[in-house]
Amino acid sequence: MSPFPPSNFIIQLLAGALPLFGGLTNQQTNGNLNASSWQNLPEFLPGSTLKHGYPWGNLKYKPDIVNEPLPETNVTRYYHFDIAPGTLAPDGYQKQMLLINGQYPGPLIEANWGDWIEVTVSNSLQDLDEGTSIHWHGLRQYGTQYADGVPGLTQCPIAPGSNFTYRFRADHVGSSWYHSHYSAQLTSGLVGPMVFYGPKSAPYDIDLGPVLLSDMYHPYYEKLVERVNNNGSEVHFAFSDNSVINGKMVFDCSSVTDGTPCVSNSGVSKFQFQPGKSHLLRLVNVGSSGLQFFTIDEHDLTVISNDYIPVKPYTTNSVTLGVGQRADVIVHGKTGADAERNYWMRANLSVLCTLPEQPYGLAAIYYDEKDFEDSKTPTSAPQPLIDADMPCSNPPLNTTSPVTRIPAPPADQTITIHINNTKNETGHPVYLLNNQTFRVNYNEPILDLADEGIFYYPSDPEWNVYSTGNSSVVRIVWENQKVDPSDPNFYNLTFTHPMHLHGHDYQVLSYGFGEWDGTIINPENPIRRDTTLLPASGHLVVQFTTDNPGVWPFHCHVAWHVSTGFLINILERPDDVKGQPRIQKTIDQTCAAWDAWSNRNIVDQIDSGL
Ligand SMILES: *[C@@H]1O[C@H](CO)[C@@H](O)[C@H](O)[C@H]1NC(C)=O
Ligand SMILES: *[C@@H]1O[C@H](CO)[C@@H](O)[C@H](O)[C@H]1NC(C)=O
Ligand SMILES: *[C@@H]1O[C@H](CO)[C@@H](O)[C@H](O)[C@H]1NC(C)=O
Ligand SMILES: *[C@@H]1O[C@H](CO)[C@@H](O)[C@H](O)[C@H]1NC(C)=O
Ligand SMILES: *[C@@H]1O[C@H](CO)[C@@H](O)[C@H](O)[C@H]1NC(C)=O
Ligand SMILES: *[C@@H]1O[C@H](CO)[C@@H](O)[C@H](O)[C@H]1NC(C)=O
Ligand SMILES: *[C@@H]1O[C@H](CO)[C@@H](O)[C@H](O)[C@H]1NC(C)=O
Ligand SMILES: *[C@@H]1O[C@H](CO)[C@@H](O)[C@H](O)[C@H]1NC(C)=O
Ligand SMILES: *[C@@H]1O[C@H](CO)[C@@H](O)[C@H](O)[C@H]1NC(C)=O
Ligand SMILES: *[C@@H]1O[C@H](CO)[C@@H](O)[C@H](O)[C@H]1NC(C)=O
Ligand SMILES: *[C@@H]1O[C@H](CO)[C@@H](O)[C@H](O)[C@H]1NC(C)=O
Ligand SMILES: [Cu+2]
Repeated sequence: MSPFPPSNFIIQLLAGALPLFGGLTNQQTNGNLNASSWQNLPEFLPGSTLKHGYPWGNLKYKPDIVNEPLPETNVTRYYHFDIAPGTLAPDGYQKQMLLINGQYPGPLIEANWGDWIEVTVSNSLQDLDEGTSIHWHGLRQYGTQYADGVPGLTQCPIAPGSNFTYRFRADHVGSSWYHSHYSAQLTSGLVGPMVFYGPKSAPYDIDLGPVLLSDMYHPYYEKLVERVNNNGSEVHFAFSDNSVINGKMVFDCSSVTDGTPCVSNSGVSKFQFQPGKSHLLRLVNVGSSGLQFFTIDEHDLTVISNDYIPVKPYTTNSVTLGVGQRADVIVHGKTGADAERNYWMRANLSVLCTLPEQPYGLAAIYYDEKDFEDSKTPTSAPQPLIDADMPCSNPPLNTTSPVTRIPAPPADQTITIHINNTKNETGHPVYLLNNQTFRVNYNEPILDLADEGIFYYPSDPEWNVYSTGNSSVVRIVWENQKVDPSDPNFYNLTFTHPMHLHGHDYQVLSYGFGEWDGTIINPENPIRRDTTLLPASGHLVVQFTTDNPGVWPFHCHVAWHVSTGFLINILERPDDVKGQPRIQKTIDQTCAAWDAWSNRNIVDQIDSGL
């Protein structure tokens, strides 16, 4: 497979022949964002009584063990998010966006393990007539199912002009993100980092904070959703325009012909390394579609955590992240003459299984503080291109295993889902999951109905609800569409799908090419995470314990795929969801306002809704 050649613009940038900085202010590229304020994070936040020197005392972090105690810190961290339209130029190209508190990416949410978090989200999208809602990716939401932030499932959308307060627990330790779950609003800017402090699973000196990797699309998300959902003869793919790190990159403005304001030297993100010290980088793919290969020139990466699950450390030169996936990596600082140079950090979008126009995202790493201030252009050698030999997949399942060992129990229910990317009778592209595409009803959250004791929805097959009844271990077998590998359209026919389950860290039993043959990899201690790549023309098998009653979507995290119906709902332990006054009361808050608003306004649901 021949690599996708970098453009002349990128080649000149890397050679230091073009200015990187100076064209725009931070306010013009990222609004109120101060990314350097999250680049040196503490070990924990002040505010609670310390025991043995820590808010969590000597409690060990053993994620996903049933009834695991959380530290009782008695602290609530308060945040307020105002969601409003805005115009910024994160990569120099001015575009219409949706911003949280006037910034992109959104504010850092941070808490100590066990703290409560309260986020009041105000919808100021009156001029756009759009609802919204925020999902806190990867949290279990045990007992707070109604705070998961999925419109039509766990709440109604937050109506324009109204607000909703999410209250939930920091039930994990590590790195994640939050994002709008309303249509593809996240593509236009509604994303931000989330960090929970707790016991370290491996030692490091400096916490360099979130490193958010994202594909970047210049059009407003509705245009892209219309494109991928249209039944005309046009191409149904949305190509991304750039790859950004912490919301910044530069763009070749000479390619802009429609008069949109664009400045090529808008700047890239900068990181300060210390010679000889070890640095923690919290990598998160907060994109819409693109699969990222993360590397740092001339530096190895030691992976210590996948999603929220600490793993036995292993060292590699690149980390593959599908949308929604995270990896905490430790990077050892160089010494001597090597610590007098500067290096590129790279977020390369896969050119095989996603569709980038410009795949090469860059940020700058400095050892010398003067070079940092002067924003020197790094000169360093890239890690080898990996698209060719490891296409579109996470590493082999035997690469590592979780620090806390949990063997795979036998399952008492297996749900097999066949995926079919096709067109419906009116010629619209749809994903069929066991012959059924998904579409949400914003006005009837499924969790609300389950709370009323309604567990079956025969007149709404498009809700794709699978009940786990009284099962205790549920296995899900995803069979991707099978396409002949010699088909030149192989990747864009079958695609790689980052599969995310809400409310759980599932055990990953197998993934690979072709149908599952029944083999479980590493059954004594399979990896656990909340998002895993389902390979093109392949399978993915996961299972989880039904220890968390609620309605939990299991979906592809590619915005364009969920938009065209790639989602099922797991109705978990329905009898334990039924008749809970707190669920009813909380859901009523958003539904009263949404019902009133949608009575007076036409809701233009341009896609599956999520
Ligand atoms: C950004 O945050 C850093 C670190 O907290 C601080 O030193 C700096 O003054 C802030 N910059 C602005 C413009 O507020
Ligand atoms: C938290 O509050 C409860 C009761 O309000 C108290 O029993 C407990 O000791 C407190 N814990 C800490 C760590 O302060
Ligand atoms: C949220 O909405 C309520 C009811 O309309 C209002 O009283 C309150 O001030 C709002 N809060 C914020 C933070 O906007
Ligand atoms: C990333 O892209 C650069 C070209 O800009 C290439 O030299 C490098 O090998 C790529 N690395 C990976 C891991 O794909
Ligand atoms: C992991 O599995 C691959 C095949 O998927 C095999 O080639 C490799 O040797 C295995 N590695 C270990 C450490 O078992
Ligand atoms: C996919 O769905 C289409 C339309 O319903 C159908 O014609 C086709 O046979 C299906 N393919 C598979 C592999 O199920
Ligand atoms: C096909 O899918 C589109 C998009 O979801 C939908 O609007 C349309 O009603 C569907 N057509 C049929 C015949 O179901
Ligand atoms: C597209 O779908 C609409 C209904 O949603 C239908 O009226 C129209 O005929 C379809 N166009 C094509 C080219 O199939
Ligand atoms: C999907 O529908 C086809 C007939 O249209 C049927 O042959 C097939 O068994 C169905 N697949 C599933 C998984 O239900
Ligand atoms: C779960 O088991 C109880 C007791 O046997 C039974 O009443 C109930 O209907 C079962 N629930 C489901 C959803 O199957
Ligand atoms: C599909 O993939 C092929 C080869 O991977 C590529 O050349 C082609 O442009 C893609 N088609 C579309 C419509 O993107
Ligand atoms: Cu997908």
